[in-house]
Amino acid sequence: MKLYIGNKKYSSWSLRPWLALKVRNIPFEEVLVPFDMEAGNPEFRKFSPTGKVPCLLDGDLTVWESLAILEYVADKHPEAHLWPAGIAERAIARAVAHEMHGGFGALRNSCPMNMSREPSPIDVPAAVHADAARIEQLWSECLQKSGGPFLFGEFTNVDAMYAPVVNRLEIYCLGASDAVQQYSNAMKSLEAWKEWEQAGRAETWYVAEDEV
Ligand SMILES: N[C@@H](CCC(=O)N[C@@H](CS)C(=O)NCC(=O)O)C(=O)O
Repeated sequence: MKLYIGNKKYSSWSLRPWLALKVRNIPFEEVLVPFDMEAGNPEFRKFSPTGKVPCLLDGDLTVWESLAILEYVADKHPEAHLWPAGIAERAIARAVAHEMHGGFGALRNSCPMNMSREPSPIDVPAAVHADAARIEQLWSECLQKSGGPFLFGEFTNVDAMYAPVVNRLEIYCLGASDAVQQYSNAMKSLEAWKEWEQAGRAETWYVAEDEV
């Protein structure tokens, strides 16, 4: 399997499947194609039907969209337990994952992921605080129910979906609750997280719109 990703410093959608593959030790070839131009990178069109990353190639198969890639990896590697085992728990896990994939637009627009930004607050619209509050509520409920350290106990695709939010809440000083602290510590303790963060910090590509 070949996973095309963007800049580790900024590409929050790329982080998601990359992290799931790494945490579960599923072998794959990483191909990083950076975007450092205003309108993305025209090179993405060569491998991705949407011209966006992440994009997974497995033999003749191309899978685009981060959540579809996570689903494919879970189907292909059932031994990795990337979704909870029980049908009801799995339904909730998918709802939580889809809420991230299709929502939290205010947070995503105003507060881009940035692996080398030092934490400092910024002025944000009320909708961003509403997104952060909903995320805190979700994390708190999931952790309480599962007992942690991840949202559904062990690391699953849901955690892959929320990983970039750990960075966003931290660098824009948006969440201080116990649930956020506890969950962020678990995420940031992953060797895979450390590897991505270190590589992101070492990158020199600069994307003005992702620097707030
Ligand atoms: N819904 C897509 C979003 C992918 C996306 O927006 N990727 C960004 C990088 S994080 C991208 O490729 N941007 C380049 C562009 O828009 O030209 C997914 O879940 O994979």
